[in-house]
Amino acid sequence: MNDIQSHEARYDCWLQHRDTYTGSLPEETLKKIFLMPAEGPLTHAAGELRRGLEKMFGISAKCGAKCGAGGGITLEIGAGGIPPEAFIIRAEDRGVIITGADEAGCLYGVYRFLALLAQGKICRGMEITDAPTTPIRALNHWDNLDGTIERGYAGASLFFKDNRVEYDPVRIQDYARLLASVGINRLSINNVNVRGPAKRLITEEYLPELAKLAAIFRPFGIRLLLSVNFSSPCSLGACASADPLDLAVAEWWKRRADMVYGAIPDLAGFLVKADSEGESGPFQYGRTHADGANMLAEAVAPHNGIVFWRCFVYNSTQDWRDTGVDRARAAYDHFMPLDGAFADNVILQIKHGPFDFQVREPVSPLFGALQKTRHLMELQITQEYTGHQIDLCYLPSMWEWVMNFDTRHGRNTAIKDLLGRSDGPGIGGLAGVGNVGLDRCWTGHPLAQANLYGYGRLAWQPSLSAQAIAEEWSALTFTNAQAAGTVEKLLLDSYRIYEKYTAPFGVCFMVTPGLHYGPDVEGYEFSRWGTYHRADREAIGIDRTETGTGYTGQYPPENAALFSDTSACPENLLLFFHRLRYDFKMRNGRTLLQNIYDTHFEGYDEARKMRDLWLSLEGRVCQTVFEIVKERLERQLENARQWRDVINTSFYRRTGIDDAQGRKIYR
Ligand code: GCV
Repeated sequence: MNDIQSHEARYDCWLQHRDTYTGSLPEETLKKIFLMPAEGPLTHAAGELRRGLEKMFGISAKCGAKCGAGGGITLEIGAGGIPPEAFIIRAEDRGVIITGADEAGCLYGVYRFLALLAQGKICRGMEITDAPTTPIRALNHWDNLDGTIERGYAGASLFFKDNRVEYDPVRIQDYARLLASVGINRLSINNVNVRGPAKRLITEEYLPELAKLAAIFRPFGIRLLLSVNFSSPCSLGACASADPLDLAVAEWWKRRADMVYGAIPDLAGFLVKADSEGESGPFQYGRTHADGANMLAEAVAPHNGIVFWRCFVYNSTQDWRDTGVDRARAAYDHFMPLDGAFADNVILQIKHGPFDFQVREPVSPLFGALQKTRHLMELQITQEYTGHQIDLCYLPSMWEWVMNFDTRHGRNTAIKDLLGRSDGPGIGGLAGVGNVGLDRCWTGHPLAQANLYGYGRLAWQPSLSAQAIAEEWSALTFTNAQAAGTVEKLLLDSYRIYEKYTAPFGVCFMVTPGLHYGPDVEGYEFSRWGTYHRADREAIGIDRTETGTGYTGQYPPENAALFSDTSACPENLLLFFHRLRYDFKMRNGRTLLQNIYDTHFEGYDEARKMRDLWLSLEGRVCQTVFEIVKERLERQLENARQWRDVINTSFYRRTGIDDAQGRKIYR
């Protein structure tokens, strides 16, 4: 059986049309939608249900008030005892009831019902109750006002063009639907590097347009956030400084917040990148990050606003000669001493690892350690270091590993257990850096849609496995069962393969500087970015234990001991934590060098197998999608070849040691 979807249908992502309705509920049940109450808060959810039934299954349903006990689908609000945004779906003999704790809960219930229906998982007698684990499930765009996207690999911005807010309202509504269908409820639309005209987004020049955008997202339960520049009081011409302890500055921000909230009353808040990679911040004035964040927090507090304050603060003008500074330490060193010093409406936003979204990094030691400060975890969905949406790299595999990381700050303190916990070390949510642009399939690589979907599903339920998400997404996206099964396998293999042919064993930053695609072993070695591996003829890596930079000491004793011991440290992080000789014996009995060779030969071979597996789907997926993915897998293979040969040759040249299996290494 052919998958008859056209490429255009990729536009619908996981809300795909299916040719036939094959569910076990009688089609008649799906033709009537009842609302309780009949008017008001549920009309949007009902409209989405009607639209979904029509678009996905070709079923035309009518909405109306309920009379008698007739079948159909009833939408209602207000089951007691379920938390905000939660829902219950019950399929009874007389019909289906979707009960939301509130308006958003009902909407989420509708989307889940449609997804389950599409997977043939709705049957009579079933009852599902579900609630998001975390209250904040944010997506951050890094879109610039000129229409470009920092680290964007899927076309231009959905929101901006030529320094104007410019968008297709239908497309924005479709985007809102996609995001809401996986539970995303906060959205920042402009880059955290707030430069040039973006600084004026918080002025009358742009606010009316932003208010219109906010209105499109609102019915989907999505509240906008704005990235702001810390030095705005100066750059917008009002103050001589941006010193957070200067009363005139604080007053300026209060008035500015009043103006912004006048236009967008439910704005979720401001997102701030300060003292980072050239952005201004409190350090410029000799103040702390608590001083800076709290001053802004006071300005937005009357409007119930939140300040999302990023912890990506490090010295980006480092001297590579100076071995005394370790960038990995930076976030903890800056923010841990401030635990408890932040206002209640400040949420620290912490990248999941101590560096910068590398293919493999340990989880930041701030998680589990912060006890008195609200915080959330930032993940990167856009594939900056993970293949630019050319290479297939299914990120939920990485995130599952992050979610399962045990911080060992007491019992039940794995990241997935901390997410949504409201006491001390609880993590209040996730923020994902988005991977979407104007590309017709949204994500450039059609299979990269799985990363957006997976992010939303994990933000909702952090204990979901990468496998469960891949299965769900593939089944929803590819209606041909064989295609879905093959795609699921491709997804699940892809991160491991990508890791194999790129920087070895957690060493980080062997990428082309600036671009971050393709290998460059020495590219960041003598730079100012604190990104060194210090490989020489005998050894590679940085000692981050107590005998080195002391980074391991930022973890509680059990984890510090685990990471410090080369025989216990997870092997995929060995070169993150240790400086090792090339003849270091790894657990398989082979040397580190031989393992570097092996993983790179294998990575390439496995990338070729992935390409071949995709080729086996010709005729089972629509030809256009087939060709696009094929072309990307070919480019991936070339990238893997380049990585393999550059890495292997570079280590061969350093060591003069041949591959034990005599495979080709270029001299
Ligand atoms: C938005 C990395 C990226 C930058 C990004 C920065 C950040 O350094 O390369 O493009 O800037 O992270 O997260 O602020």
